[in-house]
Amino acid sequence: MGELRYLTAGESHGRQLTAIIDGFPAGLKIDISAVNAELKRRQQGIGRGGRMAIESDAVCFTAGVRNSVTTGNPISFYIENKDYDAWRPYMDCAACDTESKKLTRVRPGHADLAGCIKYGHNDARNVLERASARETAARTAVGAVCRQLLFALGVEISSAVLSVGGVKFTEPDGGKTVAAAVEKAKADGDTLGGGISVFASGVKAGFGSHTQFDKKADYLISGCLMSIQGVKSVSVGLGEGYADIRGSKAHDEIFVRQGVDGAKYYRETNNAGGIEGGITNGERLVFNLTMKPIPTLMKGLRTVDIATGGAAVAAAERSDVAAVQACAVVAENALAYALLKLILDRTGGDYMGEIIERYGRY
Ligand code: EPS
Repeated sequence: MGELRYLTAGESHGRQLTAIIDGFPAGLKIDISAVNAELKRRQQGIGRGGRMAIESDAVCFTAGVRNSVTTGNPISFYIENKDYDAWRPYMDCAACDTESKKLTRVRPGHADLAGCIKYGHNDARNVLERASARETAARTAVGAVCRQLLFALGVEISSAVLSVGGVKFTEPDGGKTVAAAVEKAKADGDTLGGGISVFASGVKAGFGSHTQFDKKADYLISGCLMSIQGVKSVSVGLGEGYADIRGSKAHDEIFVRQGVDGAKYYRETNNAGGIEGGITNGERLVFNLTMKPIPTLMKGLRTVDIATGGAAVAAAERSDVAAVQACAVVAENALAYALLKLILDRTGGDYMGEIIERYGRY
């Protein structure tokens, strides 16, 4: 079986987001409503802007799935951009007005300027449409499909929002304190980021490898998480906390207990976040992410206008004030893809029965 991989295409205000997943095993019955439920979760959360009121993201599979069961063929799907109705005059692939929505007062923190320099554009629209976190809808759906296979192996993924704009996120107050901080930022024309952790439980030991840098489980997973729009740091387990403690407090001591099916190793701590030497060690995977504040500020930061070369105030387009909860959903599904890729790399196998049987042997 080939390596699991995927590609996405699509602009934020283009016709649709498209994805192709290649190397996905045959025989998984996909719960399409569960994929759509992930898309819905991604659209929610404190601080989301006007766009999410327009969209109701849903996947439409176009290949690789028959009667809701994967065939082993490349899977393709699209997610419609409802906002395309309004943007078609400016985004149509064949012919459109490229002047009216030109963006030249490039936003610090967004891909606008770096993208224009790299691709030789004089209009950041060509960059921002693709750099937008709208693309994460496609990635979420890809991960949501992978997650269903993981679930069949007993692997479950979850996340927690730790903080938004420096305010601790607590479920007991229903996020009220965070909501107040977001409202305040909004009133100030400002934006917020935050901290997230993602977890995977039920992952057996032995995925990833210490033998080569690019075979390490943390190399693959952290790359998939770091590539999420807005994410500026990724750490594993205790992460930066390791800097301040001694080895005697840092490492997770190993114990053994006798079970019905023989000896089982376990830890009482999990600072390593479930990975040692680039290999999963059977403990829960823990990755921590920091999302920077959204780079579109209504009050506008100081920048340059690339049309004139002069000083300017950055363009302000409709945007989110914060999207940390959405980022957590994206991170869960990005983790699902990375983890499935690691698992299939060891199990091989082309259909579900084969993969379940092989995974069961470890
Ligand atoms: C997003 C859609 C975008 C933004 C957001 C994420 O829609 P629009 O640009 O039409 O408001 O809400 O993107 C950004 C914050 C960004 O900086 O690109 C989505 O679907 O998640």
